Amino acid sequence: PFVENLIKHPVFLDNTYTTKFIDTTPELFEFDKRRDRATRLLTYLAEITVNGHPEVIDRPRPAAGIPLPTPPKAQGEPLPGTRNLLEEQGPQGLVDWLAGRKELLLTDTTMRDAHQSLLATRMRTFDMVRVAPAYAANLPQLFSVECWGGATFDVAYRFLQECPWQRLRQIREAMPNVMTQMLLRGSNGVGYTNYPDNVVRAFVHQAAASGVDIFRVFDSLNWVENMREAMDAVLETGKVCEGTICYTGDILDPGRAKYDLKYYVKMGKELRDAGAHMLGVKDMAGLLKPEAARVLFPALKEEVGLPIHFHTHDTSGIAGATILAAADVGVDVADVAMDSFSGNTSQPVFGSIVEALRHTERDTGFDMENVRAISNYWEQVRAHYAAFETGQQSPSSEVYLHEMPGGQFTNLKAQARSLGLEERWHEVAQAYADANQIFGDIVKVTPSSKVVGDMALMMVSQGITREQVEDPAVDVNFPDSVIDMLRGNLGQPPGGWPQGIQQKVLKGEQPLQDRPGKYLEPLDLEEARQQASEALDGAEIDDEDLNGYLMYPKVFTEYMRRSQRYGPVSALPTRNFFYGMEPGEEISVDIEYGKTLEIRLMTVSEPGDDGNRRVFFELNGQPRTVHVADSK
Ligand code: 3PY
Ligand code: ZN
Repeated sequence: PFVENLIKHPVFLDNTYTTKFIDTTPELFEFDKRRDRATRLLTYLAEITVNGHPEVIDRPRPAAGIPLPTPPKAQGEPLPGTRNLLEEQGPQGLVDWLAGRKELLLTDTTMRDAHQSLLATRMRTFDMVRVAPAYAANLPQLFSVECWGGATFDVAYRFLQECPWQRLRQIREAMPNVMTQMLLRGSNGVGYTNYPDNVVRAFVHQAAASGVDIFRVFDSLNWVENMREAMDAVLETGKVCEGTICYTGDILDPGRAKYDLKYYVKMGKELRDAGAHMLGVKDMAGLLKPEAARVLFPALKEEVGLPIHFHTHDTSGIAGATILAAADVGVDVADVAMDSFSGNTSQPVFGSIVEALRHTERDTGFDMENVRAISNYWEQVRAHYAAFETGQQSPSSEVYLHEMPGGQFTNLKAQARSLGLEERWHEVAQAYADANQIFGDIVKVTPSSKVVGDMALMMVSQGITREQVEDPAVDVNFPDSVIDMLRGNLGQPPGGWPQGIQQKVLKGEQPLQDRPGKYLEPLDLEEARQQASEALDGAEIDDEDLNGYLMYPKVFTEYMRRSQRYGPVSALPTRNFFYGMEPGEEISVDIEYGKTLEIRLMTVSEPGDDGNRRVFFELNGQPRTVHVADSK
């Protein structure tokens, strides 16, 4: 098409072209109305170089000149792992195998929860896929790698300009022997609201087809009714269904009787009866204390009878002790994060759990040199995300006051900062605790945690106390998310919503008592595909795209529009993605297997009379110029 465009161009036909003609005539590159990928990438790099990336402006910068992170070498062919077992023997075979293991098995969360909890979920596919072969070859005894779902889906499209499905496929391909794991919010999918049942089902089937092996399914109010559709769909796919209890409160505290041992055992049985292959215990805030673990896990093992997968956060600083206690009382699998992505609001530290159990009955058997090499890679990666660090320097027992999920902490802090409340963080923490009590002491995990967070920010920014919120005589302008939750649109908490606050918020409107999905009409998926395509000038919408659109119509459409303009930016190294290029810098970009672009930034001109700068590149040795309006 390029040659065709060239020979038909009037200037070319006129014989008046110069050697610069190709570079100064971008329309030559508009094949099928789309410019080629290289031109689109140059457009992106030029715009970021001139105007900066909105996500990192005014944030700390990575140290100058830090190198591209180097992953450790994959040592030989990957040995068979849990994925092979699942493929050969199915989920029940896998679970039977698990029941016979002596060692504590480990899930690495670095590619999902760790960066969600430390770096506001901003880690890019580029940094994950490069190390995936080393995981496969050097850590084949991992139970699973949590690398998908939760907030990563939305953030990939919205902030990182990349396709979450492509991430999943690439990791799966590079790591064929270890199970991939995702976090699924039951009927809320990977979003913040209830979706129609057929949308949840379609999403699960697509995730399984694109590469998810274990689905950790939870509900943000621990309401099993709201998890059944998602769990049934997982069971249909032949993948592993990890039905999950979210842990809150303190089973040792007689004053928090709402969430006592009986409550958790009952929920565990409900999940087993709903078909779960494994029982997840998701301690999203890191509240389970070591002695409580010694009570909780034996009771669950005894009464539920499923293998247990324990997830916690180290916000308090003692979650490592809780994992060791859990290992001592027979938990089957625990979640940890690679050392350089562990601690604080993230998971406990991988290498130290391995060492603590060495030469004991639960010895994990990991080779520390391999663990360290991968952690060292992640350390180099983390340095590139300095803009997203929260500044949280230490663990904090304040978590027992606020009970915020680790995965929410960094986000809420960023939200508080944007409202000018950064200096008043401890007031936000107290207000979060108060908001929880206003709602009757609920499980706080996405999306219910977002509602509590919205309420807390509102209370601090407007100077409203719990007493005022609860006083029927005081007018309060509640956040939309609060109104939605008290309408019953996230489902029902144990014991229902406190009537006083529900009546005050709903002003006489009748709340839903049932499962919200029951009232949502099934969506016509083909009609949705058509709509998405029309919104994007007739672009082809494949099944993965369709499921992205169904979760986040606006976010997905905007991502696709930017993608039409900027091309495959996920292939750029992280530093160049956020900061553009320095004059004289040269990078190699693999836009597909076997197709590499060599890009060199020569120089950037001063703005011309029209306010545009010209950005001079060499692309595979050929000069190319991009014009960018300087909007700084
Ligand atoms: C999520 O849903 O994203 C979570 O991490 C909940 O803990
Ligand atoms: Zn978590």
